[in-house]
Amino acid sequence: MAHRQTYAQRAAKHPNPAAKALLETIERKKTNLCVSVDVTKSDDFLKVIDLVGPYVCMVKTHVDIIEDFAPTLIERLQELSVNHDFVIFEDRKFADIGNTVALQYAAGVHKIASWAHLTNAHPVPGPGIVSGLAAVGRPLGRGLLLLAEMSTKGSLATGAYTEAAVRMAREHRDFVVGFIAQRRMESVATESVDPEEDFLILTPGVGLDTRGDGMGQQYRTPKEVITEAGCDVIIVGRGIYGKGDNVDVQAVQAQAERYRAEGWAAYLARIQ
Ligand code: BMP
Repeated sequence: MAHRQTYAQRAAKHPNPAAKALLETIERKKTNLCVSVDVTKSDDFLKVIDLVGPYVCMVKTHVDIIEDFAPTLIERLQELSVNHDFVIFEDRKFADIGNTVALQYAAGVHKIASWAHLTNAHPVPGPGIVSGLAAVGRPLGRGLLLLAEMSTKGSLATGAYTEAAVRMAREHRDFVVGFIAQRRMESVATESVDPEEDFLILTPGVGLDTRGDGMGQQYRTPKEVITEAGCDVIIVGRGIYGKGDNVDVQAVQAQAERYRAEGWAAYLARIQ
């Protein structure tokens, strides 16, 4: 199974360029930490990314929450991505018919496909959503994650829905590179498993100091997520930067290194 191998072994044979780049970055920087930068002002956004950059394999964005968005913000983000060596994941959660998501992915104010190495989609509309996004993203070497599960209390993405998400991914392995999920998916919907399949499992709902946020979010530790559940990347937001305004430089750096170290130790414990 993929999660018994090292990130480097998986990088060497992964067919998708975005997934390969992520696995290589994880190995090179010895970090499976993705920071989710959920702040609403461009200055705070760039500041947090610059601070956490050395500690992360990937930065996750919600570009539609930035209230003073301008195209130059994407240029700054791309510079930080090159200088700090991280992959960009826009957490867009597409959820419409293929034609509409293709337009949302390629066009509009944000032109996501032109800069985000990875993005994600809810499988709820059926396989047409993957075809629509693939028409735009595959020629650019992008990758897609399907939301097979969610971290929130009462999530409806369970059971037969999760199984359908896994089947959908297996039918589009050239573009779907993994899942947003809370555990590995190899044992889900097992009727057509290729032993060579390697879906990345990116997992939000990670926190060391609290178990929830009072709005449905549920947190587990890096050890629970990486060692016990076999996931590949921990996604951490507020656990690292709090509200994200009045950024305390040393506190943010210290938290980023704390989560990096916990996530990497949890991975080493898993592969030994
Ligand atoms: P935080 O660590 O501050 O709770 O942030 C989690 C981030 O992950 C948010 O950006 C949220 O949109 C995202 N997320 C999540 O929390 N649970 C999911 O199941 C899927 C997500 O994308």
